[in-house]
Amino acid sequence: MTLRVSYCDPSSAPEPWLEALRRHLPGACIEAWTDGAEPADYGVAWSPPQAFIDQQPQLKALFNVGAGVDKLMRLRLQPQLRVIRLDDAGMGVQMAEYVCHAVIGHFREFSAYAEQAATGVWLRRPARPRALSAVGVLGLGVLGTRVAQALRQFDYPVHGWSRTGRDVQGIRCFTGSAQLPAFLAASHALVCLLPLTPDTCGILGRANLTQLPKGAYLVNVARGDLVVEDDLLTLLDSGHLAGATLDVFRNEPLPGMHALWRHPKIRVTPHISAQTLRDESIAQIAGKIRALERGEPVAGIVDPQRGY
Ligand code: NDP
Ligand code: OXD
Repeated sequence: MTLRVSYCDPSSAPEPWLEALRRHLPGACIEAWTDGAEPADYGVAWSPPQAFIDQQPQLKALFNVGAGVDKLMRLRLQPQLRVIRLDDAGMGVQMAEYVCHAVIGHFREFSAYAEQAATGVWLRRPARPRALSAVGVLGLGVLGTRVAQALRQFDYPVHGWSRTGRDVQGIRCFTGSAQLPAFLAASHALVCLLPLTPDTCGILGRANLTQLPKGAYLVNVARGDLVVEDDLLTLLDSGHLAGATLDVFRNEPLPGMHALWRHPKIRVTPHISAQTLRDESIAQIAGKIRALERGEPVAGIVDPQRGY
């Protein structure tokens, strides 16, 4: 019987994705999902409507065209449905370069040098000791681990925080809420790579951000809802935080009049720290569909209880 795959991403044109799926799964019937369409064996989707799930109760698996599954977790999913996330698929190296750029830019004071250069000021600022350049990475999963290892290449003291105990070479690992205060107190720069779940929503609010050392820097590349935006603005204005690089926001696109666009200590990018690469992603998804059809296990299956 012909394998049927249904693709759905209401935010982008389907043709290039359908073409990639057809190339990687020759012989399969690949179609863009429409309301009332014939149900498929596998779903490939980013932020689909509830009807996509409801009308295909027999899906063997649903592939998320991204690493973060928070949008899928908000839908009512059949209990037996396997949701499978992208496993790096070219995102890790992008995330590593983005975060290293932001952290190094802060520690080496490139914004201050740019301001000096704009008025022709030749002034050497004191070098920052490595001991005052510790980086904490919230989340030691696929992307957090890659980022932590990249930062270690610059000899920064790097530590990471996760829900369960992790062992990453060269990285001091902290675990669970009991160890969060010690982790935060040791972080001159804080990088957020946690998934958005009921446990992590709003985790970067006043209570936790004030535990960072004075003058700390925040990089959020995970999800906007992890940050309490008003608390962040208050702590930047009070000087407790030196600045922030934000790639993700509670409302995307970030509304034109939003205070985060205009704050002098904030750098905003439009959710591009690690973009989904079509060919790498579809190659990975097609490989997993073939493995599942052979009855083999695949990596990246989401645990609905954890929410990631
Ligand atoms: P993973 O699922 O591989 O890793 C998640 C990490 O967070 C794990 O180490 C996990 O702990 C930890 N974690 C989860 N919940 C908690 C908690 N309550 N307390 C402490 N630690 C917790 O995710 P990825 O590394 O692949 O991606 C991280 C996020 O990055 C995605 O969920 C997505 O939102 C975001 N993202 C953003 C992109 C962008 O362009 N801005 C692109 C891609 C992803 P444990 O190891 O114990 O399970
Ligand atoms: C993802 C994203 O989760 O693009 O992959 O944000």
